[in-house]
Amino acid sequence: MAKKITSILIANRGEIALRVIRACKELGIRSVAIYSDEDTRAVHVKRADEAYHIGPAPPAQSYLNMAKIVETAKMAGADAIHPGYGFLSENENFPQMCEKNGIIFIGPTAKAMDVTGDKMKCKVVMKKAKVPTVPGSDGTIEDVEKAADIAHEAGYPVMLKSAFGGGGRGIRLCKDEKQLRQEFEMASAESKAAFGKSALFVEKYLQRIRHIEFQLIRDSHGNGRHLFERECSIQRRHQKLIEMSPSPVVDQKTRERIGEIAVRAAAAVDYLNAGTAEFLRDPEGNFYFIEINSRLQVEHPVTELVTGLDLVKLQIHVAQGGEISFKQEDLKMNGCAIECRINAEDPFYDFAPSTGPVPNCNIPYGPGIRVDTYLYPSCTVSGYYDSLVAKLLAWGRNFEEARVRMRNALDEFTIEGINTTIPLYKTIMNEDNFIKGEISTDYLDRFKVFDKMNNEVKAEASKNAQAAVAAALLQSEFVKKGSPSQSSVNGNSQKISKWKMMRATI
Ligand code: MV4
Repeated sequence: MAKKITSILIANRGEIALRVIRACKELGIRSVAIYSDEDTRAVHVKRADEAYHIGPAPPAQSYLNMAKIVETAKMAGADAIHPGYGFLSENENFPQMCEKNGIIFIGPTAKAMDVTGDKMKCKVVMKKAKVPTVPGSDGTIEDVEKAADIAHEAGYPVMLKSAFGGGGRGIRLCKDEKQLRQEFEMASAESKAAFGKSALFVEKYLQRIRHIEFQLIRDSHGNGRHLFERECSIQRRHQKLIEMSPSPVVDQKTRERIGEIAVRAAAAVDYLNAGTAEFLRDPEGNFYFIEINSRLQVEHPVTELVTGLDLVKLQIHVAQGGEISFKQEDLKMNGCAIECRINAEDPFYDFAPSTGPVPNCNIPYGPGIRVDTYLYPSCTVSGYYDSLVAKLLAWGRNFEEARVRMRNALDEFTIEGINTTIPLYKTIMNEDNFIKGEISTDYLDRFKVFDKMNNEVKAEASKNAQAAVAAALLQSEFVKKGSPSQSSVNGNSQKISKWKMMRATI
């Protein structure tokens, strides 16, 4: 062990800050929170051992203010910083600044971040390491004629990508050469403005794909392990909505084969700490590596539920120089886990952000249910930060048990005052194609899931209205006959809400 970590500053907010605080408490590590003006009443501030105000609400002046955060860590005597996800988590200057100040960064090295952050650089390294990548150009392309040649060879349609894009930014679909030439000029101008060079590359376009990723952990002694896959195909505009493990299309042999490739990919960039190797899978079952995410991801609890491991504790162990204590063969996948990302967005109104006070909320629990959230009754959802307010997870011995638990937990979950993505997930949990595991990155459009959601909600409202009318009629009959409020309809002599009774029969 290089240096045992005794205190951690958490350079984040919301549910992930709480997640890291919990790991600290388990390990007897002092937790140091930071917060903006907007978060004075946030739970992470209350639960941490110490909390320091670092600036105004806008992230640029608080959670992204690297110098201020490092200064706060030194002032508080924290010996490590956990970046969470988002904010500074993938900024290679952050581990660098931490190192200069004698603070352990709980995450990858600046060098590994640099390589994984440049998709083309990363792809070149992967090709050398015999990691399968999408057919296309071998490096960035400066001129449009070369791009057209490569596209011709790969066959249209092709994808034009920026080496520095992310989350769907900087990717363009080109159906033919004419479109490629147009898009190339635009993309290249954009790229030059942003990065000073035309960092573009061409790939064969893969259709009806799934997004399947492998969780990785690697220590400073060169030990790397994969913690199986997560199926993340249900997305909207490159935002993941539902993740699960195992993937319905990954069998044990494939898991071992692609897992081994993912571990090799991590070794090829001398990766350190927790990361994720992202693959695209085509309908023929081919896997293509696309990138490594150099952070702990939002959906890491899915993997925790099926492996029984605590990824944040593992991260801390590895960051202080500890060796991974298990072999690949020691890991066993147990059951199935599904995660729904509950966002403060209106799925009936093109996912418009929905923020403000939450006067009350009811958070589900029960067998196999886990909720990672910063919500509490009378909290406020800020418009300054990302829209994720809770991660609802269901574990079951198999997919069906997890799915039913998820469906029931979604019914229990109420968040007053704001709109959320919960109604969409209720629809998906009962949707035939989802149940069959028939999902791809175009799942929502392909199966008209939003139409289904709208129809279900209308049908539900109509049933409720009918039940209300029927209950009122029934009540007036009783009144006429002078009946007591005891109902004997259906042979039931118990006191029962007439509305509930009618609702059950309509
Ligand atoms: C692709 C692709 C098809 N063919 N590359 C989108 C974000 C970036 N991480 C990779 N992306 C894609 N790259 C080739 N050659 C389709 C996508 C893509 C996608 C990938 C993963 C999850 C959701 C997606 C939604 C649309 C497009």
